[in-house]
Amino acid sequence: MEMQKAIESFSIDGKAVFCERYGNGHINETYRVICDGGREYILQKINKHIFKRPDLLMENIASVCGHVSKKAADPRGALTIVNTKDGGSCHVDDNGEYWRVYDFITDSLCLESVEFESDFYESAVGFGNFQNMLSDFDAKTLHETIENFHNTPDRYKKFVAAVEKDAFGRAKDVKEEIEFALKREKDAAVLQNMLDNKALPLRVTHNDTKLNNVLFDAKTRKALCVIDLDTVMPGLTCYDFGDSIRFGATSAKEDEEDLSKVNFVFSLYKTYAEGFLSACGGALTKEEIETLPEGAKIMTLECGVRFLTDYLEGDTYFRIKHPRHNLVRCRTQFKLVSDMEIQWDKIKNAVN
Ligand code: ADP
Ligand code: GN1
Ligand code: MG
Repeated sequence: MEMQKAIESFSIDGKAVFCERYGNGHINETYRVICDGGREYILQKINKHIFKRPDLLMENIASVCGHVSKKAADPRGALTIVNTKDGGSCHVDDNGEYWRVYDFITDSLCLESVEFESDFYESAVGFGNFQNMLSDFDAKTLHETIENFHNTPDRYKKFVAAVEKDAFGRAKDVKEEIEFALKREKDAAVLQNMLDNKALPLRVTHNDTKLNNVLFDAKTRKALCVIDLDTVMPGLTCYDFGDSIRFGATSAKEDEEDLSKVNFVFSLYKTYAEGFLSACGGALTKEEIETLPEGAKIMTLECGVRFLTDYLEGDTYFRIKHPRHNLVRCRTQFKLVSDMEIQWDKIKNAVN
């Protein structure tokens, strides 16, 4: 079996005796592996459909983890790549699939939603620190693992093309959502325009700062390690701030069907902003701080547009559990955008 062969190709400590599907990521295939001596590992099949050059992606991760591990207070504060027996960072199986292994970060917690407000504060400190630790890292040395990842106008271009092609005949059932997105197209370009005009500095950013991409120390419940580094690339600070808000400052999960349960939670937004700015605010420009709220709104809108695009294209990108999953996800994001629009002045002022 390819998975078995993959495990055996890595320099792990002992013989793998247990392996189970693990976590709730939408992109890679993740497994938890336990060896006979008790050592645990994370084994992942990298999504090759999305990441065209896993080799370059691993180069990014190795250099970023090397940098972060020197600065982190805890030895569990950075991902540790386990190499293959012949010294590579990936195993390529007979089907051309790429596998990698990390040390399992022990005594840690991964949260799918905020349980206590302090968890959200801590996640903000974790992502803020991550950005701070990388502030002296040369962004130009990183490969762009997914081109135009948070280029919102480019995301819109792909969305409009999907609507026009309507390959699965689904557009007629989502007219309201299409209209919602198109109505906001111009406003959604604000950050990309500022980036193009050099009004905001390019930083090393994580770009996928969901709550379940930071691990907490199980004992102290403090942020321990930022994970899922596949999209670490040059980007804007407000992308990282915004993506955390879209996933965490809400009363429901990303795929809640009942929209009456989905509300933007202003107090969580404020808590996150406090944690994030306490960790990296000193290093940010005035313009960067001022655009954090735009980041929250635009990242939420962009993510909704991405879910809708994937729905129209027949669900080839995000892992789905049922045929309407991407549509349900799109609707929660658009509901949050509407809520943010209603509370916009408050949201802007809180950061200022
Ligand atoms: P995806 O890109 O699919 O989201 P992730 O790298 O985020 O993949 O991994 C999925 C989940 O696996 C995470 O949310 C987390 O629960 C768990 N995980 C990943 N890496 C580790 C690790 N080194 N130690 C412990 N748990 C991990
Ligand atoms: C994906 O990999 P994961 O599940 O942490 C996606 C993010 C989306 C998110 C939506 C590489 O994140 O961009 O915001 O799903 N990652 C990639 O939940 O596309
Ligand atoms: Mg993840």
